[in-house]
Amino acid sequence: MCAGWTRRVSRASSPRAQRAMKFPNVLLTGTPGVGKTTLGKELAARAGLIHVNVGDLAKEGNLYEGYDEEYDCPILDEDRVIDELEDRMSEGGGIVDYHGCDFFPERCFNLVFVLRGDNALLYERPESRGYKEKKLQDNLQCEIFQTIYEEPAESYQREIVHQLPSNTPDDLEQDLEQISQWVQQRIKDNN
Ligand code: DAT
Repeated sequence: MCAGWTRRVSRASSPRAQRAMKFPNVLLTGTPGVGKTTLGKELAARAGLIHVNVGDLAKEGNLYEGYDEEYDCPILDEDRVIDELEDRMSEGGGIVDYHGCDFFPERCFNLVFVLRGDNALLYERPESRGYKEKKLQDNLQCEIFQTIYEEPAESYQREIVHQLPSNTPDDLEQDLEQISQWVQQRIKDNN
């Protein structure tokens, strides 16, 4: 299905057609370990789009402004992250993955997907990354109490925020299909 995006883009030869076909910028969010990077990379590879993992972006550019001892992780310099993202996504077609979303200005994204996973799976997946127990527990609390969905629902227009299951490889395939459909719809709506 996503291959269809690529075909349609390559047919859009004139600058006018290219503008009309402009891809939306997409945010993939959800609890760490839920599958954002896996989905983002696959989506980008199939559709020839740009995938940006905010954690990697910050690491590469040293976009930090301190260290959080309690959670044992660096603190993002949010303004510099946004500047960097906006540079990369000005043409559309950016797929950004990050576990939070409240600091992104609403203008950054045209579609937001919140990936949801079963608690047991979420506990197992990031555990292997050596997360501290407190971080694991806090992540799960966010999932259990729906914070992970409420934050994007409050930060963006409801109609652009969608939840997708992310437990199994079949879910991954279906999510790719679903996102492709939303993207196509969005492109049509904008024409
Ligand atoms: P995130 O980017 O949300 O932190 P990830 O993409 O790095 O998560 O995935 C964490 C682990 O889970 C990784 O080993 C791949 C696996 N995984 C991701 N999506 C999956 C899915 N739909 N089904 C089964 N395993 C999945």
